[in-house]
Formats: sequence, structure tokens, C-alpha cells
Amino acid sequence: MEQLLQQLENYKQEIAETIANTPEAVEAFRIKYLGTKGLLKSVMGEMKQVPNEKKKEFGLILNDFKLFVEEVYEKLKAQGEQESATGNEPGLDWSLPGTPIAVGTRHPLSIVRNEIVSIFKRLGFAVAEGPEIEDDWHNFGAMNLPEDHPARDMQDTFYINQDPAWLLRTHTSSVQARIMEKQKPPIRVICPGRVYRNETISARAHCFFHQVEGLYVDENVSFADLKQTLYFFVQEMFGKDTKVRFRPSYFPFTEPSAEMDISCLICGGDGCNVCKHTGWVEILGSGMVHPKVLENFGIDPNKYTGFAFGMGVERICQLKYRVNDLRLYSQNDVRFLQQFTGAL
Ligand code: 2NL
Repeated sequence: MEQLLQQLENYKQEIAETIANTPEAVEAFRIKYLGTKGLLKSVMGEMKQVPNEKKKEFGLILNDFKLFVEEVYEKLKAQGEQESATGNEPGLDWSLPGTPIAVGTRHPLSIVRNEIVSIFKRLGFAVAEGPEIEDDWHNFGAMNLPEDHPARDMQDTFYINQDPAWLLRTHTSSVQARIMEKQKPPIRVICPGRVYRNETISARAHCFFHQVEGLYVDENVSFADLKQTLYFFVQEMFGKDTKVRFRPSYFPFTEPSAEMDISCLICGGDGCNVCKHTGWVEILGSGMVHPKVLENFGIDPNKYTGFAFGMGVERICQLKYRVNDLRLYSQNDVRFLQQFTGAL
């Protein structure tokens, strides 16, 4: 008798803790406890073993137990019906927070490219893009690169199927060539894009990288315009305290040509690895558009002049975000990519 009462207590506990999330589970509960071969029937059977003088007392206890089981069953059934009536999946707790959706981050090269582009847009430059697969003329010929220039070597440029007529562009000048072909001065355009060179991949070299080139052709465009435009760019991009200097240089498509350095952002000019202890880092090449290049597009160099420039986005990104290995840009390692946050 004592044992039986204890057992009933245990059953009550088990029943009270039952969770039935689906109509199937509610039905399983009914079969297990209230069915013709269920628990209730079997405890009723125990009545036989109860001494006569205790039968009345035990009968009342069993009746309580029966009411309890029926009550729990009705409760579970009602819960299930309510949930299916609202269209909710039974057993789902809709007040729980949702699974967070992973949001991507912009690639550092995109952040920096967008920033460069937006600065030149404010100066009135249009933005143009063009094909990555180019012909020899738009990439080299029109840009005044002689037939025997080393950049044209099979070793240095990716040609399509070894055909010297078709290649992967080595700079975005080809886009500006296409602009000058269709449009006459005034021309004020910047061309962001991916370019290719046949180099062995290392921390400091890659077979593709990204450029932004700019071109401004009109009457009376001077070297002073070039300097002031690029100086403005540096101040916007790197801050008002950044110093600049121009060094004479050589490119086949500009004359005269100059490279621009900025005071090293890493060490503030004191000397470090990035500036090789000079206090200056090169950020772009530039010059006055070579008269032959203008002539190639039927633009009269006696009437029009222009300046052009080209910069590597990876290089600017290295200075802004201190990325020390070019390979990181294309490895798609989220531990690298997630470190960059930019509004643009
Ligand atoms: C560099 C140097 C440069 C240009 C690119 C250019 C384009 C046309 C005509 C003349 Cl259509 N020049 N582009 C001019 C000077 C330098 O790039 O070091 N880039 C990473």
C-alpha cells in the first residue's frame, strides 16, 4: 500500500512534466496514460491487492489520480489546438530571439576604391569602366608604348591563347583610350578597375591588382592643375597634415612625368620599414598627356593639353590600413575581411 502510493506520486510527477508539442505527442500521452492498456487501467487493477478495509481510501486516491491525468490531457490538447489555430508551429516559443543573420563586410579594396572615386567625383570627374580583356592597340599602341617595350613581352603580360593581339589589360589606361576614341574634350574621367601582370606572387607582388587612373583633357590644362588636383586628393584621403612632393619620372604616355610621394603616415616622417627610413612613400604616377597619345585620338595637341595619373589601390590600402601582404586581399579569409569597417 505504501509502495503503491509512492508510485502514484512518481507517476504524477512524470505526467505533470510531460511536454506534448505535436498532435501525435498528445495522442501518445492519451494512449500511454488513459488508453485501454494504459497506466490508469493498470493502477486500477492494483485495487485487487488492497485490503478490504483500505479499499475506500484507496478508491478516493485513485479517483483523484484519474482526474489529475484527465486534466493534464485536456490541458495538452487545448494547447495544441490553440497553437494550430494561430498558425504557429506547436511548441515554438515565438518570444525567443531569432537566429542572427550574418552580415558581410565590404572588402578593404572596395572601401578604399570608393573613397578615391568619391573624392574625384567631387572635383567633377566622371567615372568609367571598361573591359578587362583588351586588344593591343587600346592597352599599348595608343598609349605610345613602342613595339619593343618590355611590358609587351610575353613574359610580362598575359596574352589570350598566346595571341599577341589580345591580352588582359595591364593598366586601366585602356578605358581612357576608349573614352578619347568616342568623346572629344573637355574630358574629365576616372577609371577604377582590376589589371593584370605576369608576376610571381609574393607579399609584394601579385598577378592582378587594382588601379584608379584619371584623365583631364581640355584647353589650358597645366602642370599646376595636375599638382593642385593631386594635392587636394591627398589632403582629403590622408588628412590635412599630409605633406606631398613630386619627383621627375618617366612614362611613355606622359611628358613631363612625375611621381608623387606623401609624408609617411606610419612613422610620421621619422623613418620606418614602410618608407624605408626616408620619411616618404610613393603613392602615384602622373604627367602631362603625351602629344602622340592625344594625336592617336584625333585630339589636336596644339589646342588641347591634359594631365593623367594612375595609382594602385592596394598601395593606398596598405598605407591606410597597414596591410603588409598583398596576398591577403585575394585569400578571402574572413578573419582578415571582418577587420574592415567603412561607411562607403
Ligand atoms: C602608375 C602610373 C600612370 C597614366 C598612368 C595615362 C592615361 C592616359 C594618358 C596618359 Cl589615357 N597617361 N595614365 C599616366 C601617368 C602615370 O600610372 O604608377 N600607376 C600605378
